[in-house]
Amino acid sequence: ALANEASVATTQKAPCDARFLADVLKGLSSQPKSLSPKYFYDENGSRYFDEICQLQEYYPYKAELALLPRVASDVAALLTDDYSVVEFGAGSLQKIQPFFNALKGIKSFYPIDISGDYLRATTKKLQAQYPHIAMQAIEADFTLPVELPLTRARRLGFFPGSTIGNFTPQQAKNFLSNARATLGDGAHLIIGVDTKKSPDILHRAYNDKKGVTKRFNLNVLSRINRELQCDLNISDFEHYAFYNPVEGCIEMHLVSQSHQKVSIAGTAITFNSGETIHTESSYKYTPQEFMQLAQSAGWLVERTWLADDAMFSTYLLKVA
Ligand code: AVI
Repeated sequence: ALANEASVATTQKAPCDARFLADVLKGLSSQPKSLSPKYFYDENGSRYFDEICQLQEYYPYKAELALLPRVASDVAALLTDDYSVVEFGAGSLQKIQPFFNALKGIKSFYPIDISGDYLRATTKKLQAQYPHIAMQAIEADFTLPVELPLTRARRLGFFPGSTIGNFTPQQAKNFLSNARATLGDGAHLIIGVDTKKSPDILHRAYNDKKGVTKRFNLNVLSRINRELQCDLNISDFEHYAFYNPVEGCIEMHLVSQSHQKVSIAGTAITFNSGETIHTESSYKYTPQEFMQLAQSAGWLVERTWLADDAMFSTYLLKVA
């Protein structure tokens, strides 16, 4: 089966540009206007995100990274078979490495990400460090079904970084159900989830002093201008992020400071002064809330790890 793995093709080839255009037109024609956070991650956006992870205020990255060696050694004691690891929304591929070091049964690794060039570059580097693990980057939108290569080994999913928080709770449930189907019987999933905490800490994490999160947010407009031949006046948009305690999420917006009219592929889009584009939600879950979400999607929580001061949580899920 491993021989087949080198020649796998994904199910989601060409129409990425067409989908981007259709999604942007739909989102900017809606009331309120919105854009999917998955469009942050072109090459520039992926680099901005890596920069966010190094910020003092952005605690999730550091809290999770500090937790992972403990998670990896506990998981190594529990999962002793051969595994094929599938990372959803992989980027810099830093977080999987403690697992490669601890779990001796990892035979293959399939990182999936929408930002293909970046993913291929990071996979190549990782392959050089772990030559005994068969690796293949899969350029795909993991929010849609992804065709994985056949393997003899059981599948171990890895979804760190609280990327699940960027889905609405309903989308998160759908993702977990799809992941269960994609990973198959006997699978496990290790998932990182940000916790509910002081709104002040949350607010600072998405309003950093250096303005990197602001650049990350505004970059989606640069992408629209460049890829869809548009001329949005980017300096007229303001980054606005706040914690919504009723919904239990950070909301990130771009608020137009002027009346603007642009054309995208022949469709006129108007922004009133003060009108917002909702670009991201980042949901936070208590362990109790996450356990219920996982159960509703056919998973059982086998282990829970909490970072210091419960700043972040990691779960090992198994198929119910
Ligand atoms: C990728 N995702 C989990 C990040 C988050 O915290 O929701 C994206 C991000 N947005 C602003 N800063 C970081």
